[in-house]
Amino acid sequence: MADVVQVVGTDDPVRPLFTAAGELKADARNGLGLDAAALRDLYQKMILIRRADQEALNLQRQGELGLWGQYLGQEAIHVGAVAALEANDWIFPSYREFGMAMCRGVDPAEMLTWFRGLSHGPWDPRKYAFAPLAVPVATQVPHAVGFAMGSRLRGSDDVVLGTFGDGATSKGDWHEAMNFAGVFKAPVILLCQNNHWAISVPLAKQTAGSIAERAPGYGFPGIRIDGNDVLGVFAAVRAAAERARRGDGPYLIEAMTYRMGAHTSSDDPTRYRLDSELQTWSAKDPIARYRSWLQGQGHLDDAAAAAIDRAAETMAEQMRSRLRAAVPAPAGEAIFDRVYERPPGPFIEEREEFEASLEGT
Ligand SMILES: Cc1ncc(C[n+]2csc(CCOP(=O)(O)OP(=O)(O)O)c2C)c(N)n1
Repeated sequence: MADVVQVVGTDDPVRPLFTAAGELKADARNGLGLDAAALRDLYQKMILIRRADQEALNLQRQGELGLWGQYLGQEAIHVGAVAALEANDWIFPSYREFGMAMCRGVDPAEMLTWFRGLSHGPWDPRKYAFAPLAVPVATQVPHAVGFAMGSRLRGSDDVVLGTFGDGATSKGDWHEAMNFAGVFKAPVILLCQNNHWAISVPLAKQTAGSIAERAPGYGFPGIRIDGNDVLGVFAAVRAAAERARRGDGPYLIEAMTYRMGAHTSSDDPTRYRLDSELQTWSAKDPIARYRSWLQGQGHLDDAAAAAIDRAAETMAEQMRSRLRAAVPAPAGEAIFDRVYERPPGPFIEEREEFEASLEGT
């Protein structure tokens, strides 16, 4: 792992928590202020979101979902980042952040209605401070920065987390967002989930140098951390959020991880990557690592771990049965809903034309 980036003259509360290799220092780990129940809760959340991910893949393979994009291996980032934020801090996700959505309280069965073609937006973004999924790569990053600028203009102390993959940093939108974030000191945490692959394109074929090191060029700090350590992610996001909340502006966190599954259920990674790479990263599995740390600390015994596994099974069964019992597909004209607050004339005409075309069908 490359050295952590230093920005001379910029107050940086994140960097002192980490070694040069991006590992959370032992004293920082012990000083997080999380009691045994809170530490176990992070574990439970990782187990639940992994189980939901597996169940969604099973459902897709059984023809119950159109598509699924696994986040297998990235659970420490999903759980650690959400736990470090306040409930009012908005999150702007890409398409792979269902684990984060679950951590925000979104019902996994409802969430999957989107992948089943039953809904256009499976949750109310305002209720969860969780923006809709952004499938066009990197488009959520300017949204996150703009929303954070708006938060500042409103005089709110809410901060925003925008998250994206390594591939997204090759897009112009990302650079424009970084520039705006720096110039306007937006209270935003830019969280890169560097999972080493953008579909079949490896990191080395799309990014020369380090992503974290780009932040100083935009006038704010960046750090590369171990993204498979849930407490490291928690510590970095919390410190960056506190900094943004007190008005000191954006922070870029590059969390190193690995996409252990396929890009989506339509992809076959054995066509383009070596099994040995997967084996190397499997040994750094974020859940196994955290479980053994918790056990070593005496915070998780076998009975507690088994109870969490049972809770995950129950959740998966309910997710499956509730999804399959979900409402029928909405009417075709629902596609016109939620586009405009005040629809313009031509849009209304288009809707009417569409409705007329359905008559007698
Ligand atoms: C603008 C745009 N171009 C291309 C695509 C097709 N596409 C979907 S995901 C993806 C790769 C993104 O990789 P990364 O940002 O690293 O995120 P990851 O999928 O690894 O989480 C591409 C090229 C798209 N969705 N949007």
